Amino acid sequence: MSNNDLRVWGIGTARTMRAHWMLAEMDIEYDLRPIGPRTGETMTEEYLRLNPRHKVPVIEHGPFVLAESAAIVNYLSETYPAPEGFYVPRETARRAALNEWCFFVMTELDAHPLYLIRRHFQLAHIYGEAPLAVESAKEYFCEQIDGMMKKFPDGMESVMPEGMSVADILLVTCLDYALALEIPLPPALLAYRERYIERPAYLSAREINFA
Ligand SMILES: N[C@@H](CCC(=O)N[C@@H](CS)C(=O)NCC(=O)O)C(=O)O
Repeated sequence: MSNNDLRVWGIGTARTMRAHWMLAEMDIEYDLRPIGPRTGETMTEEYLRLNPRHKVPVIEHGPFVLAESAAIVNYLSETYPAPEGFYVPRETARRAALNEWCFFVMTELDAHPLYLIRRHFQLAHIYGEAPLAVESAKEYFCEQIDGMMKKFPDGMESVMPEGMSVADILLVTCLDYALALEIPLPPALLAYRERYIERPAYLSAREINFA
């Protein structure tokens, strides 16, 4: 384990990128286990003991084991001191407002449409073709994005008015994922993403995650 007693399992996907990006923003050292999906590495006895659902990412913080990328970035943001300009709400209503965005991104963008398109388009050789479902998931994604943008009629600097937060890490990595799936995004959202992907922490996390 690293000096911080922290280990991250997983590289190679938008979901693993979140943990590496969050830790790069916080300048925290950690031990890396660079295992990838569909390599057999998520199916070893050692890994299945940590995550029987055989997904990456997972973190170990001392004896504490945590899966699910959104839970991981939230945990890290609350466990370590936030970097300057990074918003970690402490008040219940503001945490709820942040959670609203986190759950929106994870359920309405990531887990449903994007993952469906990934499985039945890019990974159709494994999971089978489903062209109608893929088309409908693309429409659904764009409709959800349109709805989201109505909250930001003048464009956006960050999801939360207080500044960059874990919601931006979740959203930007979803936008990366959407662009890789050739889904068009509105100009205001592309401009928002541009600002985040120029951040040194994003760039150094990309080097680790997509090495
Ligand atoms: N909801 C999970 C999804 C994680 C996930 O689906 N990971 C995929 C790669 S993107 C994976 O680990 N697949 C490997 C496997 O199923 O063995 C999260 O956000 O962490």
